Amino acid sequence: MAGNITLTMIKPLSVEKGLAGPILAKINEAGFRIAALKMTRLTQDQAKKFYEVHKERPFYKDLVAFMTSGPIMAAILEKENAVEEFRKLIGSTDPSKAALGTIRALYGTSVEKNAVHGSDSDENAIIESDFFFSRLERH
Ligand code: FUP
Repeated sequence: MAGNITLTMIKPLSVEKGLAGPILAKINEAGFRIAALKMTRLTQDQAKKFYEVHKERPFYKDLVAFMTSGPIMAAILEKENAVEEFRKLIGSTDPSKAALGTIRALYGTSVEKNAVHGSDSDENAIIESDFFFSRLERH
């Protein structure tokens, strides 16, 4: 059975450009409930850990540098079949290939600076939610 949560990060460039509001509005309009939300700045160690699966990839170092370059907003989003539904809302990893009207097509600037993160599986949604939020921070 599909899970009902996913984890998103509004990435540093989006926060810097003042796009957190418009992105949260899109998320709201698409019928997700925000179960947890925080603004924080990832440390090097946290960013390295979050993207550990990519540690052998050529883009890893730049990705960690970008993700620690300024504050992000992390949120747990609730909806039936949340992971798949949210990935539809954000579009492909590369904003230039993302479907029209998706968050990455609207607000992303490159593969690396692609506006938002979305979990890629129910298992990772749980791991990533636990990475950012304690029980007391979920509502
Ligand atoms: P996604 O699940 O769509 O976020 O995409 P991936 O898990 O493949 O990639 C995670 C992050 O790595 C992306 F958001 C940006 C970065 N990345 C690059 O910088 N270059 C690449 O070629 C692929 C991914």
